[in-house]
Order: sequence, then structure tokens, then C-alpha cells
Amino acid sequence: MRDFRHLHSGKVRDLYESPDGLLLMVASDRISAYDVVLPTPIPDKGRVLTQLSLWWFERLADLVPNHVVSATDVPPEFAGRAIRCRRLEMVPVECVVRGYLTGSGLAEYATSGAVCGIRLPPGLVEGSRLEMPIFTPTTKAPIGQHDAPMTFDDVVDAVGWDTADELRTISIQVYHRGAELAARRGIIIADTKLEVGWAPDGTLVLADEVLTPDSSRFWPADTYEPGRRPQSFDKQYVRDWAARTGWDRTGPPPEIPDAVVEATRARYTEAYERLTGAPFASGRPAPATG
Ligand code: Q0Z
Repeated sequence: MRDFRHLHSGKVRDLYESPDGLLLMVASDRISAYDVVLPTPIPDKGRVLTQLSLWWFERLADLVPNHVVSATDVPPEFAGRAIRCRRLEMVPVECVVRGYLTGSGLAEYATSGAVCGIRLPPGLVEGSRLEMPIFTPTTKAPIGQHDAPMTFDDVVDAVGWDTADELRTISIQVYHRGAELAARRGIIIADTKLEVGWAPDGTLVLADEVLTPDSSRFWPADTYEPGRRPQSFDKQYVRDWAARTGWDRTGPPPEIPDAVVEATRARYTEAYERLTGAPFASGRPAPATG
């Protein structure tokens, strides 16, 4: 670990550089709600998200190359929740794909009838399934600011037509593959956000994390009903709890009680287990028995 130089930290992840030029992306157990990191970690969240991301990278590798170099050759204190990856030149666009209408996409549709310049039919409601998934890119805003919607022409202005078209194609393909696989396990992937970078030879490479509950909205299919706010496999549970505490979202956030921590952890591991079909093994030593 002493060989790793800290590059920067997001709300829930940290990025380091090693002397060989590779990056080390480390997922923590931190959880954020309403853009604030809560004081209580969710045990195993970093491992669940890292392992899920790796599982998807494998299943997407024929569509798009990815930045993963090794998930095992990592400092022992980060075992299971770190990925050594090649350093890319990041594309300055967040590649969002929506198969269902919710969140900021729904808000934009409600005011303009369109999302990122894509006109949608009238009458859509919270959670409506879109006829075709749509590419709804956003700007990459610095921490503390909000990403702004971009039209396809905005993306063309930022990276040129060829790259813009390739980003859109990759994004829609990744969404299609992810949504189809998840559907077979009873999970709706409502939307997802991808980060892409250029390799030195100019090819586009999938980076960061992919198709995790932190980068996507996962809904259980069995309770899905358009018009109703969906249940979800992510921090929505913690958000709802935080809202009920009366926290005003600006002051210091509340400690999460044990029962809420456990229920949140269970949602993350359930998403992992349903998608991969494998039990989640935390990778931590089992408590001694005797
Ligand atoms: C990812 C991020 C994190 C904070 C930069 N392969 C790559 N090459 C170049 N840059 C990145 C990557 Cl993944 C890169 N981020 C997002 C990750 C902590 C911010 F772990 N920023």
C-alpha cells in the first residue's frame, strides 16, 4: 500500500496510482444519501459492488474492452473491493441510458416532453417503460455540483461525431445486455451510467464501475407497476429512512441504526446474488467458533 499514491477521492471510492502507472480503484463501505456521505458504513458494500462490476465486465467484454487489469493483485487491506486498472484518458461525458422513465429524466420529460433533446410520446408516468432505451448523456460535474443533461449535438461538440456515435452505440449495447440478463433474474435495470475512456491507441474502453446499484437503478420486477414509485435495490431504503428522521439534508447527517444498516446490506447482497446466481462471500475471515 505504501507504494500507492492517492490521486483523488469521491464520496464513496478512492483512486490511487502505483509506480507501474496502473490505477487502483477502491470501493469503500461508505454510503451517500442526497449527496451527503452518511456517518455509518454498510458492511461489505464495497466488496459487493466491486464483485458485481467485475462480473459484468466479463459479460460485456465481447461488446467493449474494459479497464480491468487485476482484481486479485491488490493490497491485502483492499482485498475484494479494489481493481487495478489501466489509466485512460476519460471522455468528458457521463453516458446515461434509460430504459424506464424516472428521476431527473422524468423531471425533464414533465417540463419539456423530451429528455436530452429526445422527444418522447405523451402520457408517460413515473416508471414508464420506454419503447426503446435512450442515450441521455450528461456533463461530468465536479463534486457538489449536479450533472447537466446534454443533447447528442452537445456530445458531438465535445468529442466529435464519430466518438459521440460510438459512445451512444456502446452505451445502448451495454444497457441491452445488462437489462436482458437482469430480466431473467427478476430485476429491472431502469437506467445506468457508464464512464468511458480512450486507450492510447484511440479505442474506447469501459472504465469505472458498471451496472452496480450505485451506477444504476435496479427494481424488483415482481412489484413493478408504472405510475408508482418503484422499490429499489439501492440506497433508496436509506434515503427513505433518512427522510423520515426529519434530517433536513443540509446539517450533519444522522447515524444509521443497526436494523437499517442490516436491511440495506441485505438489499445490496440480494441484488448481487440474484444477478450472479452465486452466494455473496464477504471474503472476510469467519468468526472463530468453539
Ligand atoms: C475514474 C473516480 C474513484 C473517485 C478517474 N481507468 C481510469 N483511467 C483514468 N481515470 C479513471 C479511471 Cl477509472 C477515473 N474516476 C472516477 C473513481 C474515486 C473518482 F475510485 N476518475
